Amino acid sequence: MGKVSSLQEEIKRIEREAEELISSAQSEEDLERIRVGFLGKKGKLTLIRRELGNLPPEERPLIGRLVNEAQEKISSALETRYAFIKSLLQERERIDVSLPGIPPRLGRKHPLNQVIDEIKEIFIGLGFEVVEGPEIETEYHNFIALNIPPEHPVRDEHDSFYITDDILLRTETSAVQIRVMESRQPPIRIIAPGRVFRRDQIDATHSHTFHQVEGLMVDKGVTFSDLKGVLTLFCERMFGKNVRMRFRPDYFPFTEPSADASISCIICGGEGCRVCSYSGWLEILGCGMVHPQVLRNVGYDPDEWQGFAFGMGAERIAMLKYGINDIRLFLENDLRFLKQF
Ligand code: 2NL
Repeated sequence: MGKVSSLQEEIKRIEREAEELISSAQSEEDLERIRVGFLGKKGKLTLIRRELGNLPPEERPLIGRLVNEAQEKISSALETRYAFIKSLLQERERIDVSLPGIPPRLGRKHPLNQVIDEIKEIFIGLGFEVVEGPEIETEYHNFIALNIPPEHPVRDEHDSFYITDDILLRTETSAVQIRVMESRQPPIRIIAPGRVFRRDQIDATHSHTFHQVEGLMVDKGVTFSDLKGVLTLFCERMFGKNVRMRFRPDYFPFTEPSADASISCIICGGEGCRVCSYSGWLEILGCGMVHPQVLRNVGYDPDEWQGFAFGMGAERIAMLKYGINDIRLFLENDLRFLKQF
């Protein structure tokens, strides 16, 4: 009887030990280790079951039943704990839709397009219409109509990208304005922004590809005063109310008279600094009264219609406005540069 009661106690002890271990198990692996330790081939409960054969026959049923009960209790405790651990894992994996999302990286407008859009807005506010045209032009629209004959220096092969003898990449956006004048009667108030191409040697201020904004107004009785008034308003809106303007005589084949327009230096206010080469002035555009021959070329009578025109390099304006010192930055798409605007 002594052997039976000590076996009974041993089974109870194994049961309690298993239950304690199971209740503190943290993973499926813990549970599997416990199962093997108690119910596996060499498990503690299995060893007791092996002892059954050594017991007197009358004692076997009681101990056998106790071993079976212990096995069931341990199995069901393992299952319960397994279900619990599994539910904890699922809880951890669940997506919380109320958490803030990962914000996408937003792009922004290229600094050059910011400047071109700003120029457009100012002229739209003055009643001008924005027009665009082809980047590949005929020799006629790019040169002849603008009073630039074949022998003129700007026609030099080294200044232009020719596709055939009379087709080339446009060297200014004037051709767009010629096309508008050919197709409409005055009054005309347009600006023509766009990409232009020159066979220039590349350096900090020269690029083979850059952008221009040209403007044109044709009506009855347009004078040089209108030109000065419109361009002064433009510069005040673009660079600030306090800029002063200076017009100096210049030469273009398509305007007469012609002028170059400068503003007082926006860095030093006219005192003289590195940016304005100590002159106090920044040249920002070329302009003039449309040459009578250009008006005749598009079928307008210069005795009836007069006009003014101007052209500016968008990169130059952006460089002055933002203090950029190398024109090549506009074409490189370097995010370290672009992110600053
Ligand atoms: C400059 C100077 C200029 C024009 C462009 C023009 C266009 C027509 C008729 C007459 Cl259709 N003129 N354009 C006039 C004067 C100057 O550009 O320095 N551009 C970067």
